[in-house]
Amino acid sequence: ANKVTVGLVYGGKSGEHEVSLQTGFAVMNAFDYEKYEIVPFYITLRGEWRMGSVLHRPMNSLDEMKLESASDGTAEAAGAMFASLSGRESGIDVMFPLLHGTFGEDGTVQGLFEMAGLPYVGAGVLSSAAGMDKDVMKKLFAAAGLEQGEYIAFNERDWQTNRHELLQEAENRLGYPCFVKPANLGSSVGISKAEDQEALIDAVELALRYDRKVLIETFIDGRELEVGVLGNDEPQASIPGEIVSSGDYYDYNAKYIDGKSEMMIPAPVDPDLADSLRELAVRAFRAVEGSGLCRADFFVRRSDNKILINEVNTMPGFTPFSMYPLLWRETGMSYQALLDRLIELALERHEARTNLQYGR
Ligand code: G1L
Repeated sequence: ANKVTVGLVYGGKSGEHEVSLQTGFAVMNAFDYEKYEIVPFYITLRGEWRMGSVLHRPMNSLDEMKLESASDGTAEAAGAMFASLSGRESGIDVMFPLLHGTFGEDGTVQGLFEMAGLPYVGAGVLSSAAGMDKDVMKKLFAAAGLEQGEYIAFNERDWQTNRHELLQEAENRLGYPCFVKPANLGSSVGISKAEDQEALIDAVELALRYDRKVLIETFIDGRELEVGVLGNDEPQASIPGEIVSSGDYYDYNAKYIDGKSEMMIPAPVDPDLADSLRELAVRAFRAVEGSGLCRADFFVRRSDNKILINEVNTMPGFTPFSMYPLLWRETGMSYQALLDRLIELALERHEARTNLQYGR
């Protein structure tokens, strides 16, 4: 009865629905049921919420995770989450969102939990939102004095009225090849590499189909190194890992679309570089006002070995075989211990914020 009740939220209206289900299943299987009980919240592809009954052991299959509809699942789930606002017992101690993209990673679901007064695992509203907007994230990195690749950002309207100036600036400041990305997407849709002006124009038009704001980034020929960060006010960094693509390292498709890349954990780097990466990862976490966790991704440029921050991901891949959990395993923390720690951090953050005075 003195177990911690975790509301596990998975599924969602995004392309990552299946990834989320699989991750939810892995998380559900890793919990220590002596300490926790789980209330599953399944969000269907259409965005309907379905809450299941409390679990004292994991489900048996991925299929079982796709909860059947109650008469009004969304109202039932919302009622449970917002119970305490009407003086009822919600029975949930902490929410654990496993959702990608719009709704889930961009701060909206975190805002829902805030309004319901529920503690939740991972980044808060501000850093989730900042982490989803590559332009805002880069501005925060710049303000924190973190070095990064050159880029330009502009919106649909700028493109319509100033296309020639923008193309000039891209060519003068960034050169070819360059990468074009929608500002707001967690995954790789709408991203392309451009080798000349014609391709650049096509790439911008493609990216503008996915977001009203677009980034053009200079191409960086570098090693890709990643560090896990865990904590709230005193964040800790894991050892670094490296992403190595098996084929042509210039080939974006090979790496991100066909998934032809490998993780090297730990990354084969000398101790000084590892230390610098870990320190910069903590600075990047702080730059976006992180809480709970993030994965910080870097380039180490081949020409001069300079470390450039690429991005932080507040909702990194999170199966036991994903980079972030593997980095912590190699640093000495098991998947199960990682879950314990993340829940502890969620409760600590909530406690610290609850003690704040609102209004006067
Ligand atoms: F809650 C955490 F721990 F912060 C968290 C939440 C979500 C960590 C990692 C993730 N990752 C994902 O949800 C996903 C990448 C599996 C999207 Cl489906």
